[in-house]
Amino acid sequence: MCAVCGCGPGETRIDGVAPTRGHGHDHGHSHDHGHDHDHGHSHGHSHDHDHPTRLIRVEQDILAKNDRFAAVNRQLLAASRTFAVNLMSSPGSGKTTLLVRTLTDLSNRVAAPVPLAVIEGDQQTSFDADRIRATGVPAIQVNTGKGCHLDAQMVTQALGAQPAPADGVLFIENVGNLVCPSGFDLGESRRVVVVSVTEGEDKPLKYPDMFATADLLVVNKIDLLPHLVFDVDLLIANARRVKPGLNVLQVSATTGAGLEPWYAWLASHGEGLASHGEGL
Ligand SMILES: Nc1nc2c(ncn2[C@@H]2O[C@H](COP(=O)(O)OP(=O)(O)OP(=O)(O)O)[C@@H](O)[C@H]2O)c(=O)[nH]1
Ligand SMILES: [Mg+2]
Repeated sequence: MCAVCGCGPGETRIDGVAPTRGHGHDHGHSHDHGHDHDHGHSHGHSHDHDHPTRLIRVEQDILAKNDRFAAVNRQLLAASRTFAVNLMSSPGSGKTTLLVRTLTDLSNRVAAPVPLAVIEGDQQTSFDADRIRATGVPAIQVNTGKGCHLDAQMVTQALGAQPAPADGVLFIENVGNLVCPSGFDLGESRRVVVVSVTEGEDKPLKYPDMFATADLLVVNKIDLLPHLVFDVDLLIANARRVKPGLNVLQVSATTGAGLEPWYAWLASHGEGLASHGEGL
């Protein structure tokens, strides 16, 4: 069990297939607890569950292991000169809709096309990967089972099945969850948190870790503002209370409003991307 967030490990599926054990990147981790495998329960260890020292140690072990895989991912991404964006939000904020629109626009407008690929994280189903593939961009679906976030090892495994796009952009859509994904470094280049205008202005204050670790806040569904009581300025102020100076963009993934600055942000942060054509 993951002591960081309480979700259960061991049920990962990469495009529906359980990753094989003893994978090349798995070396050096066999010392990780013998009971830390496919069980949804921890028989024989219940006496440990409430011991705070042990919980802290398990949490440190999990995050240390994650950091090792994040370092592997960083090396893989650096070797292929890939700009990797970790997209995080509550369920339904519009991550996939924003990606579909982004991939479609980038594919259509670029003189010299930017290589693109997506890793999709969801507990179950391949719905999101299917939506991405419909744009013509390759996508791989990671199903986390009971897990409520992607971890770096899952991304390593996904990159084993679908290599990072050389000189391009890899979008990683995390599991819809405003809490746990923030705790796991995936080896990404940048972290983007998406909040839609139906979620309430208080979310940065209630879930500060997500905003504290983000490089960019995308406020989505602004087309709905005329129908809502929602104060965008207050949302932004709350986000900047958590992370002063946080970059913010306001967009509608469905109407396309505000997407030019999003594409400019991608271009300005992805080394060499600007060379792929005007406006990315
Ligand atoms: N009005 C409006 N609806 C949007 C916008 N973006 C997304 N939606 C809608 O919001 C719903 C959820 O969108 P998704 O893109 O599936 O959200 P998600 O963040 O990928 O959801 P999970 O993967 O389940 O976490 C869908 O019905 C979308 O059509 C937007 O900019 N405006
Ligand atoms: Mg989605």
